[in-house]
Amino acid sequence: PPGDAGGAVVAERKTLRTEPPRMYQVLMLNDDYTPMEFVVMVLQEYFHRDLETATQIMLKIHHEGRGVCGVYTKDVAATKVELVLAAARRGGHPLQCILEAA
Ligand code: TYC
Repeated sequence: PPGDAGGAVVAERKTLRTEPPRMYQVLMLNDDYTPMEFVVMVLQEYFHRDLETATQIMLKIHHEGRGVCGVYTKDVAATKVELVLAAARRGGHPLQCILEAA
């Protein structure tokens, strides 16, 4: 009967609960050649940061060597890394972008 299966599913959810996904930081690394404006543009375009936040993150990377652009599930983080590297390559910039377990 339609009612039976639903009850069993609800009972099992208590022990088979899905774990939250592991999260991954996308970081950009400093270099001497990529223009500051390009890094700010990348943070706005690919990480949905407003101008002020993007500028703060860029300056942190510039001064500290690296900085977190955002934290995502693994596939989203990996896609963002590829998109940033492709944009940097198109612009002829050596900008490096990496993924790290959060
Ligand atoms: N250091 C670069 C400059 O002075 C700016 C920069 C910031 C480059 C962040 C890369 O991830 C970076 N033009």
